[in-house]
Amino acid sequence: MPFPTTPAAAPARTLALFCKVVDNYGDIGICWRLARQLQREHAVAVTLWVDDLVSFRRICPEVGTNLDMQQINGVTVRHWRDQDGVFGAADVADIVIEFFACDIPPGYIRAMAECTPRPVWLNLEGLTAETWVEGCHTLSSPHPSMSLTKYFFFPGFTSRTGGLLAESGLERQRSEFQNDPAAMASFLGHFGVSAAEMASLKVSLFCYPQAPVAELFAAWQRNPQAVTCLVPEGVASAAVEAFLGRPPTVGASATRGALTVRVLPFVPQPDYDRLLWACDLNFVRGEDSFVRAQWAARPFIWHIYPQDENLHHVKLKAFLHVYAGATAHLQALSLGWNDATTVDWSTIWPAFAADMPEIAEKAVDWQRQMLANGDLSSNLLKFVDTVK
Ligand code: TRH
Repeated sequence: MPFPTTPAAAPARTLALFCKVVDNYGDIGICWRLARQLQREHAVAVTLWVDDLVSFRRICPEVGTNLDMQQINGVTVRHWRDQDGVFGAADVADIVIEFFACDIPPGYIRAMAECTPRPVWLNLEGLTAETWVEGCHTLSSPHPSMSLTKYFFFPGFTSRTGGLLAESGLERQRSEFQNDPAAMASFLGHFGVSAAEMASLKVSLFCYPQAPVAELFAAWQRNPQAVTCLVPEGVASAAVEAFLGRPPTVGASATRGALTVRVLPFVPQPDYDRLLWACDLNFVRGEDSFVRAQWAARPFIWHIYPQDENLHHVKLKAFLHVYAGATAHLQALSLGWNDATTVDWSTIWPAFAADMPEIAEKAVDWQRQMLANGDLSSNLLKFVDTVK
């Protein structure tokens, strides 16, 4: 009788993710998170093409900035130097993703057209709560001259979008950490946060340079309860320096009135999650930290990436319209923070602070609601299977 044969393991699906770091590290923040999750949770062999390794290194210290190719956490990282590469069909992945409509090298596209079958080609779009997204999610666009089709894939806040990036087990890790005061104290202790500061209202601050930080600091100084503001080096530098009265380098801190400001290092991505989980209120920005604040299930204020003709105000209002925790005061403070309206910081801050317990409860409901939409990586692979 012949020995039963072990079925050969199916070869891993391959995926190429092209990321152009347009401005800062937000784009690579999202792409790096997506790449790791596809590799770790779905056994996809991911190649991440990145044009700016220096920015990448800020959120992932393992990155070697002079290397053309490197393996990090199971992901192949390629330095995307220019548009001139020469590629053949064998170089093309089964799934090709361009992040945020970046132009992938023409040679790579020509090689895609030579493949049989063709790869599934996706443009992963930016996150917005605007309702038109549901009508555009997964729409196809044929290439004008080659036999290739590109599909638009939108992250979003409803079941008719691609959902949000969320690793499996994230919710459990977050809740274990938040239910472990010693772990939180030890984590913040590494940044010099004292026991008294641990007992204060802890706020993390991440924003673009335009945010009215000085006004907020002034309101916090008059807060009835002590406030500790943890700000990564390089963020809101002018206002932080003015408050500290010295350059805002890592470890610098000062207390004025009820407010202590403390400068933190820019931490690797997993530690940034812990920072959000450990704080009572998070100011976040862009896309990735904005989503991570939602998974932290704590009140947060979003500083949206500024766009021409104040398009970002439309997007901000669309989010405030759907967000479960958007009390009237959270809306007013958010609009003021994003310069969409004028607010009196000395009155809006205490009004918002009084809403925080209610917002915190709703933040937990919101998180459940978002998780019910499925996570973006799984939704993306499910969609790829429908195309093939
Ligand atoms: O960098 P961002 O401003 O993001 C982006 C880009 O500007 C992009 O061009 C724009 O299109 C998009 O916003 C809308 O902010 P974001 O998205 O929050 O990304 C920051 C990343 O940095 C995120 O992955 C979290 C991470 N981070 C750390 O890893 N450690 C830290 O200490 C901090 C403060 C952030």
